[in-house]
Amino acid sequence: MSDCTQFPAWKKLKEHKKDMARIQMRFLFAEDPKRFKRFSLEAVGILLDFSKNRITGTTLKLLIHLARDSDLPTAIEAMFSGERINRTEGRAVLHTALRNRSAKPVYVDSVDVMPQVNEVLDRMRVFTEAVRSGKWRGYSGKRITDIVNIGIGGSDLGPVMVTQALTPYWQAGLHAHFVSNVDPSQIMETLAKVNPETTLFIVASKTFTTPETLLNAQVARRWLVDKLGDEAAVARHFVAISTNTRKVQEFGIDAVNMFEFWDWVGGRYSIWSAVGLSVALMVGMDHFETMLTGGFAMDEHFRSAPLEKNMPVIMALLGVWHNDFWNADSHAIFPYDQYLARFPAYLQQLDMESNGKSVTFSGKAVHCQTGPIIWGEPGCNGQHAFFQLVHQGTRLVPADFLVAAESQHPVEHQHEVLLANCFAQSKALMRGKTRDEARVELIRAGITGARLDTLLPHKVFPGNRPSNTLLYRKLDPYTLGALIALYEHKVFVQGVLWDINSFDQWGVELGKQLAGAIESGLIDEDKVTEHDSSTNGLMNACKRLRQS
Ligand code: G6Q
Repeated sequence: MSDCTQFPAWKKLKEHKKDMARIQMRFLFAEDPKRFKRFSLEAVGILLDFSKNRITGTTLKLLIHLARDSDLPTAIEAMFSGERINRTEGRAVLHTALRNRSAKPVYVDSVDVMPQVNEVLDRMRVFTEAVRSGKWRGYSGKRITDIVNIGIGGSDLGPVMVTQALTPYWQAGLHAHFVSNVDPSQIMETLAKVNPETTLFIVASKTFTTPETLLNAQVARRWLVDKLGDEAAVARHFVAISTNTRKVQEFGIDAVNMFEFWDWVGGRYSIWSAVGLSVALMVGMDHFETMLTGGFAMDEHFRSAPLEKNMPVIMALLGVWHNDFWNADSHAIFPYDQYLARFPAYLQQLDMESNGKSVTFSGKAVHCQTGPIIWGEPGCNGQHAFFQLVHQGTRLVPADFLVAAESQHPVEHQHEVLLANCFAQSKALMRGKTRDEARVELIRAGITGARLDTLLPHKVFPGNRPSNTLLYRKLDPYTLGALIALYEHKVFVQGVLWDINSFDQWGVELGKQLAGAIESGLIDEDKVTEHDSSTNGLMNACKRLRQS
């Protein structure tokens, strides 16, 4: 592992960027009718068109060299084979074992983890089938109609995103709710919507020490016992997902109602584990396992495809190209797929918590930019909101467009309208509109003279703005699994190139530590003086406002 900026390929890319700065993508397309063919690839039912990036064959070659310089193939194998690559936490990184659909063993410290993985999957199947069939009943004998997942971060974003993405596969009569925020409004609003006799609470927490989750779970537990009048009701209405049996029992959930996962599964990589229980309840275990199969297929592709034909690798390298050589601060995710409305938020955690690091494995400061700011919203909505900046603003915003060829709800030609908008946006970003083109348009619209001169600069689009398009047949469980795994591996590859640990998250600790001291100062009546003046001021103003 070493400083990537010292790799020969990095230096060559720096030089090459100077040449590329003079080149417009629209000319690259005009010169080469085969550009799409050269710069697109298909894997696991997903077509990646990366032709609308500021690249030539030389760029791609140099980027592949960069991957080789960083010894990427060795790093990939180290992850899959269970080495403790999360070195700051001393853990293996094996979310891929959770979706290992082969008969091959996966070892952590010489122990094959597959029997325990499969055992939990079996338990999830028995439980979800019992709930879905009505065999599992609430305390008063009624069928479960509502599932409330209580968890935060990795124990929430995956379940929310996947449950929403797979809405067409939900069982009729079952409803899902998600409570993550410690803001009491969320749990209280949720409890107001559900019936205690027919509600199942899933408390999802890897550590089972997360205050937000435990506070919400306690509120839910008290509410349930209060409404049903018996502590014994908890056993029919609460299950836990955790790595921490002792804490689950201390909370008052019987270990028989606990679904286990392991420390080698990072929170933001845990949707493949029992953390996906809410998904499995809503869509059934068959669909959940199909999602695992899609993820596994992407793993196989990632592990075996040559670097230049490897989808996660190509996406990662393009990201590095924009991020480190073109100074793009952010990367936008535009799903032209309403079912993927929470995908940008999900990727925000996956990418920013994984690669928002500024020291290398050896503890030295990095010499390059690391993870970009991830953001986005579904199209077409974004077009009517912030796309202005993406087209004509001063910043470079590389983007991923995601779209299904086929709608889950064919209605007249409405899906074609969605597709047309998606393809038109990436085309517009790539081509832009020159001064001459804009002038011709204005003249055709009858605008001439001083008015034309005034309007002209505003009608020009610089173009040459990079994007990838990911096209798949339909957003089914298999494709969704493949998409999630694709982005997981993209993030991993970038972490390898930057020589950072993509699997820890120390940056979330400081705020947590400070919150404890602030919380106690807010509860008592006394004037606060022990913090900085801003924190004191805010805390005291809060007390004053409450009394007014
Ligand atoms: C994810 C992070 C973080 C974590 C939450 C919830 O990778 O570690 O988002 O998922 O802080 O933690 P628990 O699942 O332990 O409650």
